[in-house]
This record gives sequence, C-alpha cells and structure tokens, in this order.
Amino acid sequence: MTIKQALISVSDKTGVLEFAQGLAAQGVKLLSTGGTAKMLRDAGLTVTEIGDYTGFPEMLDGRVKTLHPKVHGGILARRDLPEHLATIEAHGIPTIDLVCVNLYPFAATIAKAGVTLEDAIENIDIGGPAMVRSSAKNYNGVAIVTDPEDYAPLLAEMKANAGALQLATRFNLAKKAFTHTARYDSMIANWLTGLDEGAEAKPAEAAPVPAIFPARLQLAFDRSEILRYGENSHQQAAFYRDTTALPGSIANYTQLQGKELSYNNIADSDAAWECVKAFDVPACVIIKHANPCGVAIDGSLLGAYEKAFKTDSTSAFGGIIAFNGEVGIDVVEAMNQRKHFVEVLIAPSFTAEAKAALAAKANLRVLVVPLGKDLNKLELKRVGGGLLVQTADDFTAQASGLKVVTKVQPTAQQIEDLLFAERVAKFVKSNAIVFCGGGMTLGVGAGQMSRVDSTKIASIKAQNAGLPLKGSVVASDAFFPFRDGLDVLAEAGATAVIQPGGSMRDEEVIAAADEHGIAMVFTGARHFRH
Ligand code: 93A
Repeated sequence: MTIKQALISVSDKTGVLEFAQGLAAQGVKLLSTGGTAKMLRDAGLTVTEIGDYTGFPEMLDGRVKTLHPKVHGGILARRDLPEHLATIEAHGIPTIDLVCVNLYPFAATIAKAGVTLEDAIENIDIGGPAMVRSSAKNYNGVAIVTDPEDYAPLLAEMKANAGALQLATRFNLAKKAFTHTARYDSMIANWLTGLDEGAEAKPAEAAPVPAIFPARLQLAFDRSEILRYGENSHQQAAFYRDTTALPGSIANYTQLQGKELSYNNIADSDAAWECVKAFDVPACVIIKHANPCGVAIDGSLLGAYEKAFKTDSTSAFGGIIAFNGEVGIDVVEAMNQRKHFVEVLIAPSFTAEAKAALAAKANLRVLVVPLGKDLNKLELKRVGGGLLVQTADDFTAQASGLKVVTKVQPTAQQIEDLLFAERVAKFVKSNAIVFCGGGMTLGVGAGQMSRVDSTKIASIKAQNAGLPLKGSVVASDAFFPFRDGLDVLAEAGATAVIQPGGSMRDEEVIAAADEHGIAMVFTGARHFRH
C-alpha cells in the first residue's frame, strides 16, 4: 500500500521533523494541525493546515481540530469496498494513508506540583485518540504511527518498497496504537478516580492513602521475556522486568552459562537471593520449591555450604543455591565431590578458577547478581478480578528489640542463634517452624496448615538428617495459638524459642515454656509468607 497522503499531529515533537522530511522526500503530501504544521513549515516543508483542508477552522480553543468527516472519512473508508471509495469520492474526501499522532501530555500534566483539575481536563486528548483508533481499526488501508522510535524504520521500509508499507507492519503498528490509547485512558480514569467526588482540582497526593499506594498504581514492567512455559508445561509464561528495580534484585541477573532459565527457576532464584542477602557474614541458602531446605552462616562460604547441605541433603538435590560472596574453586570442588546436582547457582561473583571449573557443566545455570537491597519493593499477587499489593516484609528482629517472656533468660549464644533462625523463618512459607543451632538450620517445617504439624515435620526432618536437636533454638513465623507446638519442640530438645507473640493464649504458651525450662523471646512482628 503506497503512502500518498499523511496526517501528522503530535504533542511530543521529537524526531517528527526528520520523519516529515523523509515522507516529503518520498512524495507524500502532508496535512497537519496548528503547532505541528507551524514547526514543519518553519523548517521549509510544504504542509496543508487541517483547517484549510476541512474548510473548518480549528475551534473551541483547539478542542475541535481534526474531528471532521473529511479527516475520519479519509481514514476509515475501506479500501477494498468500491461503495466506500465511491462515497468518499462523492464527498470530495481523499484517503489518508498514514497518520502520525501522539497525545496531549496528560501524564506530565498530572505529575506537576499543584496541578489544577482544569489543567488536567484540558490535557485530555480527544481528537488524537479518535484518529489513532480510526487508523488502527482500518490498518488494512492506513499506517498508524504513535512511537517516534518507529519513524526511521518505517521510512526505510517505504524506501525499500517504492513508498509502500507491508500489511504486517501496519498490523503491528495498530497493536501498538491500541495499547497507546488504552494506557492513556486508564491513566485518566485512574487519576480521576483518585479525586474526591466533585473535587476542585485536588491532586491524588492529597488523598488519605499512604504515599506508596497512590490512587494510580504506576508500574513499569516493560522489558518482557517469553519463557518456555509457566509453572507447568501447559501454562504460557513471560518474565516482565520492573524497570525501576535496583541492581541487587534477581531480575538484574547476568547468566554466565547453562540452560535457559525457567519460570520456576526464576521464582526460586528470587527466594534464594532475597534470603541470602539477609546475612552480612558468609552465607549459603539452598531453595527447593520456594522454601529454604538449608541455610547456614560460617567463617567461609565453603563452611556455610557444607552446613547448609547437611540440613536436608535429600531435598538439596536439584535445588537452587545462592551465596552472598565471591564463590571460589573450593566451593565448586565440594559440590562436584558429592555430585551435588544443582539447578541454578547464584552469587555476586565467581573467581576465574571457579568459573573455569563450572564451565565443564554446560547445563548448570550460573547467575551473577550484584549485592544490594531492593528498596521500596512492592509485592503483587493476582486474585480474581484484582491485584493485591503490599510493601515487602522488611522487618528483621534485632537483639535490642527482643522481649524475654520466660523465667529462663536466653544466653548470648542462644540470642545469636535465635536471630539467625528468625531471619530464615521469614523466608519459609507459613506455617514456618525452623530449628537452628551453630549457625545452621537443623530442621525446617514449611507450608503446613497447622503450626503443630510444621513443628512435628521440622523435628522429623532433623532426625532423618541425623542432626541432634538437643540444645537447639526454634523460630516460629507467627505466634503459637496453643501450647501443643511448644510441647513438641521441647520434647525434640529445643531450649530457646523466638516468636512474635500476641496470641490470646500467650500466658498458656509462656507457662508451657517455663514448665519445660525453655527461654522464649517475643519480637512483636509476624512473618507470614503465603
Ligand atoms: O483537542 S483535541 O482533543 N481535538 C482534536 O480535534 C485534535 N486533533 C488533534 N486534540 C486534538 N489533537 C491533538 O493535538 C493531537 O493528538 C496532538 O497531541 C496535538 C497536536 O497539536 P499541535 O499540532 O497543534 O501541536
């Protein structure tokens, strides 16, 4: 389809002059609205102003410029229907083959401090989206250009095709165009929804909601990657990267080697990475199905790995492993020695020697992610018809904030172990019970519907791993609703417990701890993780 006549009407004038010059050079006639026409004409191009074209001047302060049958007839007439072509001819309406539009800057307007409602309303584009939608609907006969990034490639395609654009190109442009207007309208709807009823120019910021939850949730997940499949092979999946994420987040991984990352790999890598970053001494985290099955700290990464592996060597098989420091050859050799099959290995860096040794395992996915916190991270969960949004759980218990509630006081060593256990429990799916000792997890009970079952499972797993629980400490992600859980962990050999407290039966639970001679501390903060 050869482009003979184009209508250009843009608020963001970036690159439009070069585009118009390119079109003119290929013999395209140019139509344009006031501001755009002036700019092009000042640069020496021949442009017909839209008012001269329609025979109606732009009116009502520009509210009506292109809303005219001569414009929309020229865009919407089906080129494949002789009746349509006869109709426009009878009315003296030439076809318009390319429409280049971007809209009034509503986003920039509402972002201004002290924006008035009137200002915002005037920046709601009506004629622009009408042309974008008309053109996109009729992509069979019209090319709709809404993104300045497309200017150069389109000119190149026309040049290579005697002034024509392919159907596939026009179809892709139409998809982009509808996305453009859909986003624009949602932005307007969201902003207006955030205003009080009948409000006089009250910016959304004034609404009584925390600053992190503006009336309009502005998310920027642009760079998407199509994944082979989702959690299961019959599910389609993609990975959208948050363009505002800080470098320390998992999305900023560099893959050194190995197979393509899967949906589950990315989810588990995130869990491993967020957990290992919680420690400021050498640490190792092994994740299976989003839960830690081994976490340890030590004087060295090798020591941390050996300890983390011991927690649950069966589950560690096929796990995702993260380290919070540079991985050396010693760690790689230890993994190789015990033939530890790993899905993904993550660290902020690897020594040259370690990299060389890992290269021998071509399938092993190795990721480098810089250390660093992902501040202001929002957590999103899709539910039927909506999105649940919350800030990340950024509470970490500190020794100074612990409240001892039992007769027995915890020792300094127990406090250290309890704080370690609490950090791990935060990353275990609820109900979470984590037995720890000597800077490592001894038994992890995860994802059970009852806390007492989680406690039993954690203790059984420790027994299976041959790890004695005598003298161990326990973290619980939420309070014990009854004393039964406490009885189980005391029986297993635990001597100190960390939990948020706050149960109606706290007294009963404290009495049980005293009965067993256990030290118990309250943190005041729960770590549910679903
Ligand atoms: O005020 S409008 O809603 N009514 C119209 O008829 C109309 N036609 C084009 N806005 C309209 N436009 C918009 O004007 C375009 O979407 C573009 O953003 C802007 C370009 O105006 P100018 O060329 O005068 O800078």
